[in-house]
Amino acid sequence: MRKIQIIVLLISLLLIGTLFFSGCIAPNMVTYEVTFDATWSEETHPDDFPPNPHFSGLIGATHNERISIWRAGELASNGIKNMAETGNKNPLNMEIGLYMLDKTAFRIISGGGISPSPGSVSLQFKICEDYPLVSLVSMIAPSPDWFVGVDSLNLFENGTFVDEKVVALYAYDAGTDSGYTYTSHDKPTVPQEPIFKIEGYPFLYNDELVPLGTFTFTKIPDE
Ligand SMILES: [Ca+2]
Repeated sequence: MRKIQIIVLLISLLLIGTLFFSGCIAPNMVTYEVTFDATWSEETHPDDFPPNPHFSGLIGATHNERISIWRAGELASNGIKNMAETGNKNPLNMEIGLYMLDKTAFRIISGGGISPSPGSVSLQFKICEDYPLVSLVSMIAPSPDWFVGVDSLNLFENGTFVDEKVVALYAYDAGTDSGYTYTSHDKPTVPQEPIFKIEGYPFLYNDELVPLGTFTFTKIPDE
């Protein structure tokens, strides 16, 4: 019990340290709202469209260029693997917590999902110049290991935070489960493959790759 108390105290001190020494102070912080508009439906993606189409709860972080939470061409972390396969935010939230302690991430971003798709969900988060990048993901569900998201999207351009940025969302494969259809049984990919953008079935319509929705980032004016 005593050991646990000491560990909790140490973690608390580290977190407090992160708040004070992140390089971000309140007057420099900017608030953004991100809206996830999911358009993914049987109409947009008719190939084997699954029952109960939904997206898992949004999770990500504001961070600096020293890290990537996920990146096409690189292996998925355990956190990205679990998010993409099950929609669970754990252990991605722990990985982001470690980045916060390491001062490479500023804040965790965590919010609701969309059920069913199509639909939309919004949440707000803080960002600042020392951590101008945002990474944010959500599992395409049901699916083997497919997700949508942004990797290190820069909201600070030409010396200022942008008023609005809209990003079309395409499907990525985490490279950890080899299922071919939305509802394939689990089939672990061994060895694990790098994350890649899915540029074919089942995300084509008339041979065109169709986005599953958008993230719209809107700067909230200071009060
Ligand atoms: Ca896969």
